Amino acid sequence: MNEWKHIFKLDPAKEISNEQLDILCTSGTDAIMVGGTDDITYRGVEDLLNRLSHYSVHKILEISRMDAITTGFDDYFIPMVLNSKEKKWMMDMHHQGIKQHMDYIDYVQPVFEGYCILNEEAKVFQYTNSTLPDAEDTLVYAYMAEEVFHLPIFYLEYSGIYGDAELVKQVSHQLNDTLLFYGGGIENAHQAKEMKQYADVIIVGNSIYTDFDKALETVRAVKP
Ligand code: 1GP
Repeated sequence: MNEWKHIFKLDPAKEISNEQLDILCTSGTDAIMVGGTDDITYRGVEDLLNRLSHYSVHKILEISRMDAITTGFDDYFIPMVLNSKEKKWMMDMHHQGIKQHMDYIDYVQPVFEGYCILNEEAKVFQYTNSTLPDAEDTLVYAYMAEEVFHLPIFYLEYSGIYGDAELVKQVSHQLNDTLLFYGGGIENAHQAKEMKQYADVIIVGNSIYTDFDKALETVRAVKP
């Protein structure tokens, strides 16, 4: 994971053709992450995993619902929403989830991500009842992700809009060991390059479904 630069995030509730899936899986991206907020079902996740199983690309399930956890992924990423007003999104869901899967936890070794959601309009922001941090607060969350919680990933989540590159830069300076993931509104090679200057890994999601060819260019932009 320390070598990764680029991830495509697929939403199991959205349509993607076999041809497009083939192109994404063989694009040179470092991983395909399956995740989303709305209409995530066990069936939807399982169907997508079955379609991905033909490919050697690293497959990650980003868990958003306990009842949609499907076996067979290479990694399981679990968001801990640092800027939620509700403790359940930072602690309680995880406590319950680990309790239910305690027998497998050593085998699966889930990866916990410190999420900081910065787009008030994003579904995930509203769903997790988050509060919008200013730049100073965001830097404190980054500090806490690394120094208090020792999380391997700090994820700046702008889901749906292109974020503030200056803030991403400042956060990158705050972090030493924790990896910085950036996701939100990357639609073309230029934006991918700009955010990759500061983030260890960029995540491209929605533009796969809105302008596939441009989304594909983001791989080459950061992995020439
Ligand atoms: C969403 O961070 C990812 O969880 C990617 O964001 O869908 O805006 O590309 P976009």
